[in-house]
Amino acid sequence: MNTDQKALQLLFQRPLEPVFTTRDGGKTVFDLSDTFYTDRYRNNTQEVSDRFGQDVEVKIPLQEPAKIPNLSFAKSLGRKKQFSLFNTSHRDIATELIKIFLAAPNVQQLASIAAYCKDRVNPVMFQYCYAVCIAHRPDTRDVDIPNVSQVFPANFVEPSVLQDARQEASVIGKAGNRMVLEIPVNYTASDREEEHRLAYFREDIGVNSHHWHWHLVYPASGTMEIVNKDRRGELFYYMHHQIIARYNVERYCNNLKRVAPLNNVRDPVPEGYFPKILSSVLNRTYPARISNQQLRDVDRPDGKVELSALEQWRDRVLAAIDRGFVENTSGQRIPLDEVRGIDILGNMIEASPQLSVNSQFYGNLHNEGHNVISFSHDPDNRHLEEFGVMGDVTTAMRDPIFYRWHSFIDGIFNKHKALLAPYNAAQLQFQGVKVDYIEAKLGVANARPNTLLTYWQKSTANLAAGLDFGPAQDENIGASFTHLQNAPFTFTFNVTNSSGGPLKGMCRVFIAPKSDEHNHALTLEDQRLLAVELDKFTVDLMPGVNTIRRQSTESSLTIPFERTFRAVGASYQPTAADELARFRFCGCGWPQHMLLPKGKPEGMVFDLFVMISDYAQDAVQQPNNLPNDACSTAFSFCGLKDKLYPDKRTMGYPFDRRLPNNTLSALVDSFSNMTKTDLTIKFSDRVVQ
Ligand code: CUO
Repeated sequence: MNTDQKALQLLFQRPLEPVFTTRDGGKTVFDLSDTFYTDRYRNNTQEVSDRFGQDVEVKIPLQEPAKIPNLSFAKSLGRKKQFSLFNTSHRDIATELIKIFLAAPNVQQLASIAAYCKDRVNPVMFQYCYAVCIAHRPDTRDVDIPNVSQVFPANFVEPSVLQDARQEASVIGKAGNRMVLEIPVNYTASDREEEHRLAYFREDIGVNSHHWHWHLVYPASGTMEIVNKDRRGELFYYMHHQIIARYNVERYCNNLKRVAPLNNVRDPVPEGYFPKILSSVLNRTYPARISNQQLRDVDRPDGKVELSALEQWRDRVLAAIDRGFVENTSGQRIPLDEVRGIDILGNMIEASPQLSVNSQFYGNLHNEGHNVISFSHDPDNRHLEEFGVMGDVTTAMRDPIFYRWHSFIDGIFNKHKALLAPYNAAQLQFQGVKVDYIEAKLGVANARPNTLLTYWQKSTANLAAGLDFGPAQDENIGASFTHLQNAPFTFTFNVTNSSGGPLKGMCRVFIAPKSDEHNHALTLEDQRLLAVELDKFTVDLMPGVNTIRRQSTESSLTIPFERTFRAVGASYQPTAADELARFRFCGCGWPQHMLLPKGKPEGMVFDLFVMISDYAQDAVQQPNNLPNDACSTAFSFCGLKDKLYPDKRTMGYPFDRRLPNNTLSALVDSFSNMTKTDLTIKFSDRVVQ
């Protein structure tokens, strides 16, 4: 790694500390002119730089900023305020800062401008804008974006662990001798709270950091070059739809019924949530929401939302769906057809102010819903409380109400999808292709086909980079936590190609629950909304019988554990070129350890479904010849960097629309290019180290 990359990397570390303190475990410091120091330290620059310049191995000089940015636009968002991507005024400020970063003429100037801004704007917003910039500038492709769980560990772990971590690290100098601190399991509620059965899903560090990373890659506002990505509105729908499907399936595994969509914002919300995690900028825990909280109009200095506005936007959106078109700002009608409709709705409902066809009329439904919910404990700021976890993409998925709100949003999208004609035979079949057999099998001797295994696993992550004002000696402060895990398995498909020549297909693998929490069989219409995508990949089919094998770890949804929890700092980076490439810009992706739902101790039976569609109809012609990023393995949820979404079919196909049969059996019997089998997922209630 060269010095420029290194400088850029270091700005991710220790987000709350002034830019002149040591980084990289005390090994490195920036060599800075007086320009960089804020007024607080301006009279002590010599003293400060002597103090932090001692005993370091490397001093990285930063250029003078060619032009000192005017940061007055950021004044209204104080350094000790919570930053929310759902808040319009915060987003506008972030957009300005991102523009400044993108405008830097080269990486040296980017480092110096970013270093100048770092101590002068809200630190959480700085980290967000800086990461967006690093993710989108062509000249920073080689700079890693550390996982948010390492930059702001407080947003992910029980606060007493951080206290212990600081203590351990200052008392025990050598990392090797330090004990690994344990993040307690089940610390947010007791079993009296039914919703707590799903805490392992909602509070999973990997799930939450995936969600943060997704919103980082697909910002709703900013410059057009950043916002206007191929099918981003559709991906907003699909990624969140899959989260809801997964959550509902996970609820069945825990004998709970499906989430009730938050259709009525006037009803009290029975689900309370007490997050207990600490906001690093405030050094205060995130506010809780008591059970049966009534949502109210929000009227605060940095934002106002009326419940009636949410209802009005909802009604306008629903009316547009019923009429089959939206109207843009000049009154033109744009049809909500089967190809573009969902993308238009995604950008309009989320909403992205730049991409919505008419943001004045259709409003800002999903984002403002997050705001109303996140301020329900203090809607008019009389108690000077900040937002709850729903106000922040790093933490929103912890709260049961996230799934209620997003089920409501998903219901709107599904209403549009349900109004489209059911898929017909021509859209589903693949002439000459017959899937004869499918199986999923664990990679151990004597494994039974189609019986998969989940269990608890205890893993360790490193909290050092985000531990502001912690000791600097070294960069290893491990914390262990327990999460769901699935035993790796292999899919085997036998496929006959009788077309006479070679064919190319797209193999689409889903699981769907067969019955609800009362053991009542689900209809195909229910199943399609609960179908969980497991994988999608292309296959070459030679004439005759083909056997295709695919590992669970190759899934197009997931990123490996090491990437979800990768540490920051040079010593953690792989040195081999291909591995290093994989390491970059690769944090977006569903965590591998959550690929499968938990199942049940006695075994829970699912339909495992596979379809091979005709690649000639799925293929996308990429307009640019950029090499495939080595990390583009999680394209199902995250797309490909700087490329078109690599599947022309609408996302979720074939389950995104109604199907011509009443049961899944009837469907697979009608089409030779599909098949299904029973798959049992057994949960073993033991912790593997
Ligand atoms: Cu991801 Cu509501 O969009 O949190």
